[in-house]
Order: sequence, then structure tokens, then C-alpha cells
Amino acid sequence: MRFTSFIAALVLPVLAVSAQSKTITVIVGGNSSLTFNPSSVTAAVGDTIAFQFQSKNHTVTQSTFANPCTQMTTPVEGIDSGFQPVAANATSFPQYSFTMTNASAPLWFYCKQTGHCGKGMVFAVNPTANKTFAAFQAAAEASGATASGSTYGSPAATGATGATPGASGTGAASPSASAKSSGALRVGGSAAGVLTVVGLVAGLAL
Ligand SMILES: *[C@@H]1O[C@H](CO)[C@@H](O)[C@H](O)[C@H]1NC(C)=O
Ligand SMILES: *[C@@H]1O[C@H](CO)[C@@H](O)[C@H](O)[C@H]1NC(C)=O
Ligand SMILES: *[C@@H]1O[C@H](CO)[C@@H](O)[C@H](O)[C@H]1NC(C)=O
Ligand SMILES: *[C@@H]1O[C@H](CO)[C@@H](O)[C@H](O)[C@H]1NC(C)=O
Ligand SMILES: *[C@@H]1O[C@H](CO)[C@@H](O)[C@H](O)[C@H]1NC(C)=O
Ligand SMILES: [Cu+2]
Repeated sequence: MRFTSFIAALVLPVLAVSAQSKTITVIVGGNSSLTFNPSSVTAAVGDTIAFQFQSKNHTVTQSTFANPCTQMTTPVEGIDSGFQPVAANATSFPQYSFTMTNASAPLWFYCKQTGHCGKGMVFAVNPTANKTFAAFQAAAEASGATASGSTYGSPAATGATGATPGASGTGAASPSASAKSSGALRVGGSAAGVLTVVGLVAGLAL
């Protein structure tokens, strides 16, 4: 009795964690729109967020709440998928993913293709009551309206960014590299190492 309880105490938390880890799929440019769908998600540590690029030539690039359309540079360089061009007649789509390493603060993203952020092509992980997706998107659109160099506010220092990019084929596991110093995300100079093409059912309309 006592022994089995002890075993359960050891094993159950492990099962609980692995059962909860999930992959969240986000469609980028679905129906040739300038959107992330869904535009905001709730993710826990260990969850993988997998972006599937379905049209045009988009990116998923990490920014800050204060500067929605500028790539985050502090405390570390933000995640960036790089440009993911998709031919109009494509039947398979590029995918990029990252795994959450810290879910205690929101993460903010945009598409860095010219003009897209200013048209509201933004994405959020774990927005809060005080920092909402709607407020973030409105700020992105406002910066697009002025369309000069963004000089409003300084980049917010946010501590650890809470995500680690990783390769992902089926996205079932989280094959990402381990987080670097201070839980910061790891960003390679080349996107090639973290990209893979996921074949889809032929005939899927764009
Ligand atoms: C594409 O459009 C269809 C029909 O309006 C809709 O059901 C579907 O959710 C859209 N897909 C994406 C990825 O936006
Ligand atoms: C994708 O967009 C980037 C930035 O505008 C551009 O440099 C690149 O040539 C584009 N790629 C394709 C295949 O159109
Ligand atoms: C897609 O379009 C390009 C350019 O028109 C063409 O070269 C290519 O063969 C097409 N691919 C398919 C699978 O139809
Ligand atoms: C959210 O905003 C309210 C009102 O400005 C403030 O009192 C509260 O401390 C904020 N909460 C967080 C977690 O920042
Ligand atoms: C997670 O992020 C929060 C907010 O940025 C930060 O205060 C905290 O130190 C981070 N935790 C770890 C383990 O990196
Ligand atoms: Cu875009």
C-alpha cells in the first residue's frame, strides 16, 4: 500500500506532463489571406506550436508587445522562420515550429513580409487580460498606418522568451534543441535546420 503510493507519486506527475504536451497547428496564409489561424493560442511548457505556410511568402517572426512589427533583439534575438515562399500550385507546404520553454509571459509574433504586419498579420501565444491580442493587433495596424521607421517606445526587455525553435515533421514529439543560457530561445543563422516540408493531401485548394 505504502509502496504503491510511493510509486504512484513518482510516476503520475510524469504521465500527467506527457499527456498534456500537445502540438498546436497554426495555418499561415490560409485561403491566400494575410492571417495566422488561429491568431492566438494558449500553450503550456512543452507544447509545440507548428506553423504551416499555405500561400504567398510569409514569416513567423517574434516581436514584443511594445513594438509589434519589429523583430525582438533583446534579451535575445527573437524566433524567425525566415521567408517561406509557396508556389500558387503547391501541394505540399513548408512548416516551422517551436516548443514552449516558458509559458509565464506572453509571446508576440508578426509576419515580416513588407506591409503584412501593418495589415494586422500578427500572432500571439498566451496573451493576458492586460496585454490582449486585440491590443497587439491594433498597435501593429497603427504602425502600418504611419509606415515609417518604428521609433515608438523602446524594445521591451522581457527576460526569457520562453520558446525554443525545433524541427518538426509530424510534430508529435518535440525534437528541438535544448534551451540555451537563461532559458532563452535558440536561433540558428540558417532556417534550414529547423524546416521541413510536410506533404499534404494533393488537391487541397489554396
Ligand atoms: C478557408 O476558408 C474556408 C471557407 O470560408 C474556411 O472554412 C476555412 O477555415 C478557411 N481556412 C483558413 C486556414 O483560414
Ligand atoms: C519572399 O520575400 C522576400 C522578402 O520580400 C524576398 O526577398 C524573396 O525573394 C521572396 N521569395 C520568393 C520566392 O518570392
Ligand atoms: C507549378 O507551376 C510552375 C510554374 O508555372 C510549373 O513550372 C510547375 O510545373 C507547376 N507544378 C505543378 C505540380 O503543377
Ligand atoms: C493589469 O492592469 C491593471 C489596471 O491597469 C493593473 O492594476 C494590474 O496590476 C495589471 N495586472 C498585471 C498582471 O499587469
Ligand atoms: C519565464 O519568463 C518569466 C517572464 O519573462 C521570467 O520572469 C522567468 O524568469 C522565466 N523563467 C525561466 C525558468 O526562465
Ligand atoms: Cu505575411
